[in-house]
Amino acid sequence: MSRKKFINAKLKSVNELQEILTDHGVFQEISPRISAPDCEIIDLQGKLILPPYVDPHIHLDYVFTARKQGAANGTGTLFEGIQRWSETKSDLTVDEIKARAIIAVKKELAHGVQFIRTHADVTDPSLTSLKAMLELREELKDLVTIQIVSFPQEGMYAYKGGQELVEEGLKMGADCVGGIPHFELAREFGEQSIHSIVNLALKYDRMIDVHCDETDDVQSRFLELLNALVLMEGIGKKTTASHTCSFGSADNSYAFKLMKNLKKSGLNFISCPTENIYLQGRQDTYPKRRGLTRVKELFENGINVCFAQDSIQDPWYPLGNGNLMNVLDNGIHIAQMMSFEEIDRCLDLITVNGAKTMNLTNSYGIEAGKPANFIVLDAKNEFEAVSERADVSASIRNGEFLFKKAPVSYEIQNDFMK
Ligand code: 17E
Ligand code: FE2
Repeated sequence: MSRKKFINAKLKSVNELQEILTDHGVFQEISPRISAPDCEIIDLQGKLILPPYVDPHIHLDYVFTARKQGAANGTGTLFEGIQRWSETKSDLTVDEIKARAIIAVKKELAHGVQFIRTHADVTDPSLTSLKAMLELREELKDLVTIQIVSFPQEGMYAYKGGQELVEEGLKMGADCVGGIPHFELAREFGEQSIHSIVNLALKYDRMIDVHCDETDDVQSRFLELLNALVLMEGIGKKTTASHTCSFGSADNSYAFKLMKNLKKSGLNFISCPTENIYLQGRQDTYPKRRGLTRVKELFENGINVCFAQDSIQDPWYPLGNGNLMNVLDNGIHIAQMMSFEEIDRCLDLITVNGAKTMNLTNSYGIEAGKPANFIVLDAKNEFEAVSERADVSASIRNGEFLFKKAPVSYEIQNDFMK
């Protein structure tokens, strides 16, 4: 039936339980009492309803390559990850990449994700990763919204012809321009890459998502230049700085000035807490840095910041399963965001803030007129969701269930457990 009424829905920061009417895959009305005859009724039993989880930063072309011959990353550093990937990527095919990526997408969907931004490594003259991602974006679009970044993993300049390949990726249909300035061979080349990224974004009218300052080196300050250029061009809201680890090591007086300008541009931030706590701080003995950007301070300053998965079993990170609740749990611990108010608000980091980063605002959110996409958490409210790391018990896309889990049943054997 195309018309459905979901009853007893607990919406974020709304005390009274709501009813949600959907028709032909679109939210019609959300209010405490809806009279709508002739529709299927689904009882959500007071569970917390959220817009779907968003994973705004993952490398779907890398997933499940960690165990490949020669891919082992002995130092656990970003730079060895890039080296191992470079040495083992030559035998990839479109079909093989797609087969791995589909397993990862299924995992993400099963955890309540419906919006993904993936990087596709374009430092490969045949652009195999990008071709695979373009096919997936189209083939899976009814189940999951995918954006693609034309990303030069081995450098725009450090890799010969890298810049041209990034541009070719945009011509072929990538949604965003990527870059990796901290990996270029000299600071000047990193700066040049930032200029080039902004120019390409303007030329092709695309968003920007840069792997920016993914290092503990406090001298790595490409964020400052990226922010200045997009501020002057007025495209800050379409721009994302991913990782920005060195900003977490920067001197406070520097950070104070930069924070003000970040606020002006509207730049978005993505932090990948599980990967960066693992990859960074590797040259430190003790004390050892956490490697995360200033998530708490960005959040407090009203700058848009979100969390992402980044890796699933690749040369950079051996774990990862697409469960954004796990990423959030790690992230709020590492970023020390656990006042009761922060706990109540932190679900934004894996939902609306990610959607804002991806510029999804017209198609995302539980509001009349928008596509009826939402998830049901196995929790009564935000606090319980975070403290119990609640499972996603159902995911609804365009008004239809992607999945619905039966409640877990226990056989209680012991009086104390009753
Ligand atoms: N590539 C990169 O440059 N940084 C990362 N964290 C991953 C891939 C996973
Ligand atoms: Fe990344």
